[in-house]
Amino acid sequence: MSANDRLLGVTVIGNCSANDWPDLPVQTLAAPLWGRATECMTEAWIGLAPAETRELSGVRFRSDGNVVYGVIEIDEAAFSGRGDETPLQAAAEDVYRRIFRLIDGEGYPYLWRLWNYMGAINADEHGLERYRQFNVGRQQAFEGCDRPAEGNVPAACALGVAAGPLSVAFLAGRTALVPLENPRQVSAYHYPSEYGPRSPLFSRAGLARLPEQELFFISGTASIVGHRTVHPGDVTAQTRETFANISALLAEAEKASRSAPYSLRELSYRAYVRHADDFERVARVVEEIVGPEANVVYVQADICRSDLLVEIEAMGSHRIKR
Ligand code: 3EB
Repeated sequence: MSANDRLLGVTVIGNCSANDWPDLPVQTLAAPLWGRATECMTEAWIGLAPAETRELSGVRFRSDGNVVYGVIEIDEAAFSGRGDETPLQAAAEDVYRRIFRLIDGEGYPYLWRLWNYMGAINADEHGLERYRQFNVGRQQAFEGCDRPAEGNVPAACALGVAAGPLSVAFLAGRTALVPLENPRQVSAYHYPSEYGPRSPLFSRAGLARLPEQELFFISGTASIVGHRTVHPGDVTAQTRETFANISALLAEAEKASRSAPYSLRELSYRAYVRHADDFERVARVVEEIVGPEANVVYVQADICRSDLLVEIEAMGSHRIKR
């Protein structure tokens, strides 16, 4: 069994074309990378057993008996002019409905983690910011597919890139995610309506169980305390506040985990930075807090609130204690 058989899919980040992987689920994050020797990099999901590629209603996916990873990318233009829904809202609802149909049909009914990328996330269109349109469509799909819209919801991130399709990657399993919330923050699914007509739908973090291994997902995390953005205009302070939030999630994980405690140093991070001028400032704080060996991919992307300058997500994995 080669590692290639066990590949579940890849994320291609940077300015490059993704077609080195013609047969895999590929999520393209077409956004500038920072601090690397190359303009483009690939991250891979590797399963525990051989997998095969399949496709169902436009979703390409692979599963290894424990998890399914899939990617769906769609052009919103196909949804223009449907009733009073905006194209992005209708596209988001359609994507999520297709994901639910697929994971239910394949027997991996528990969504663990989603990566949502879309063009111009902060632009106003049809009288509503595009991220807020996305939230409406996402929530309609959860409700339409009889999924809880709060509490037991997946970890996620949602970012904007310059242009391109709505791109959603998902990881789902056969066991329920243990969702975690952050005591410093109002749960996103309880944000007040000043952030849009329908709330974002994700948990702050989650623990997922494989046969001998636990996965720890930290959703996109930003400089939000309660439900408000703090330190507008100050990327250094926003990065510090983001780590205060991530540290709070580590403490929550420790209560629910079946493994040894997770530490900041061992996690893998992806840092989304709005302005290229700020990369250095963000990296300085990251290295101060996580250490000089920090495993971080820095990407330029738009955060879903205009006043947020940075958002950081993370992942870890431990053996489960017997
Ligand atoms: C926040 O805390 C920042 O809509 O799926 C972070 C993670 C954010 C996920 C999503 C949004 C999402 O509200 C934004």
